[in-house]
Formats: sequence, C-alpha cells, structure tokens
Amino acid sequence: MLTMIAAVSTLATTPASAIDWDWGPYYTVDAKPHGATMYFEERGDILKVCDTESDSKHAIAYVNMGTQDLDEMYTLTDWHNDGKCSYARASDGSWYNLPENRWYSLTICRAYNDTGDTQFSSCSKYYRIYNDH
Ligand SMILES: [Ca+2]
Ligand SMILES: [Ca+2]
Ligand SMILES: [Ca+2]
Repeated sequence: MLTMIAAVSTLATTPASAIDWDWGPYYTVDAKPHGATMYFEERGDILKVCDTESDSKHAIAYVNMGTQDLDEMYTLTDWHNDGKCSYARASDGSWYNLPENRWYSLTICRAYNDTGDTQFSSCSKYYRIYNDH
C-alpha cells in the first residue's frame, strides 16, 4: 500500500519536461532560431507552446478539430521568452478535453500588437494529428 501511494505521488509530480511528446516540436517559419515552438502529447491532450525569442512577438498555437483550419477548439498563447512554456491539458476541462479518435490540425504562429490590432506572422503549416489515446 505504501508503495502504491508513493507511485501515485511520483506520477502526479512528474515535471512536464519529462513528457515524451507524440507530436512536435513544430516551429514557426521565421529564420532560426525560430520564435515559437509547439508540442502535443495525446495522453492527457497536453499542448505545450513556447515563446523562444525575446522580442515584442508572442507565441500562439491554434488547435482545430478536423484536418483543416475550419473548426477552432482553442488557442494557447505563451507571452514571453522567459524560459517557461505555457500548457493546456484535458484536465483543464471544457474544450481543452479533446475527444479521442478524431483528427485535429495544429498550427503555431507569432503574434504582435500593431496599433491595437493583433497581427500574425510566420505561421507553420497545419500539422494533422490523430488523437487516439
Ligand atoms: Ca488524447
Ligand atoms: Ca517573443
Ligand atoms: Ca514563456
């Protein structure tokens, strides 16, 4: 029993950096080193988004259901290149809990504020992933 408790607590505290990502890294298409990176892990529907350049642009990922850019589930922004990435998980509930056994398409962009309007640049292609576990 003690062993089981220990195992459970270890699992709960596994750092996100230990995740073996199913998909990614996917990069924005700006010159290396790219300004934004995205990863996805099917178990737990974990999306990781990283702003990797210290400038006025953010990293933003789009998660769409299906194989095109038509049906947006959610977006996730990582605002600064501060050594920490931003995460979304199924356990966050609602639209973050992506239905299984479906196709999704993911893209990563850079975003910046241009006199009040958000502009996007350097978007990757749409990566098609099948979320089956
Ligand atoms: Ca999943
Ligand atoms: Ca940045
Ligand atoms: Ca960050």
